[in-house]
Amino acid sequence: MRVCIFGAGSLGSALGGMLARSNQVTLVGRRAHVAAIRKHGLALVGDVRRTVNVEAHQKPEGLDPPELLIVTTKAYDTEDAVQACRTLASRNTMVLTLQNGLGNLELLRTWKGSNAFGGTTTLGANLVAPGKIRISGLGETVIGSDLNPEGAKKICRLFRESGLAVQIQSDVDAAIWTKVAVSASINPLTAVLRIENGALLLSRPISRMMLEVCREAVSIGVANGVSLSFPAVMKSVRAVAKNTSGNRSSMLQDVERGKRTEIGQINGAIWNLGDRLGSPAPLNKALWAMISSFEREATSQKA
Ligand code: KPL
Repeated sequence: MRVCIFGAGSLGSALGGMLARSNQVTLVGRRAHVAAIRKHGLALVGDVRRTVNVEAHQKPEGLDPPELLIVTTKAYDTEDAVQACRTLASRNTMVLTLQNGLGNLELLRTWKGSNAFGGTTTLGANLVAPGKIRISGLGETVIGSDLNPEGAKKICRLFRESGLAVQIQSDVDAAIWTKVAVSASINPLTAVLRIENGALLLSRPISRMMLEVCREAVSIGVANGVSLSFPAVMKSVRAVAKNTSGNRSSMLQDVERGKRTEIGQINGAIWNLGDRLGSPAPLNKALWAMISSFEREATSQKA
């Protein structure tokens, strides 16, 4: 299948590198990364070690329409991604989001209707250097089949044939909200406290706070009509913190590098929705305010 990954940073490139095993893959990403891939191929290191030949471009203009377009930009760039990909996709192109945060699938659906698919992945990937991606665990990918079961099956087959563990889930909102609740409970706390994920479990008061952040997220998801169980989601939060105990979360890394984070699409989106539904989320709002102030500080230092 012809697959294009739009927003090929660490996750998108790792997926592209894996899918290249049985598909024709094109990555659209940043200049230095694209230049390195064109020169030396895409090097996968860590749990998967191989160098793969994939096409790489900075812009989607002029590319053949893919059969599957996977969007892996940061969640605050999804609207721009939709605009940039309008001329790339054909009527039959299936579009899949595996991004973090809330609102991505809704944006893709306003464009592609039932040819837009939501999903989540726990594939661990880091950009070591331009053109070089470290894979730390292939994890599991979930593809939503709510509006288009046949399309979801095709996408699943493709992932499976490339060595990726994948599952279909008819209730994609539950999968997306579980991932968001996990990110909301882990990422900002690690970024405020400057600690690795596993350290959240070592302190009682911090573990308690993680639990209360998660409780707020779950009650807002439920108020929004999503089927979630707090004990099950909290179990996932603890499992992710434990299984990634030595990792520095993506939000902590963004804060340390003075980069924009996805706080607006994670805790920010949760408390905003809570306000609209009459279900307040003071802890999510406080974490959003703190991380947002780090972002403002970093921007003013750069100016
Ligand atoms: O996905 C993650 C991230 O670093 O963004 C974790 C911490 C595993 C879960 O939120």
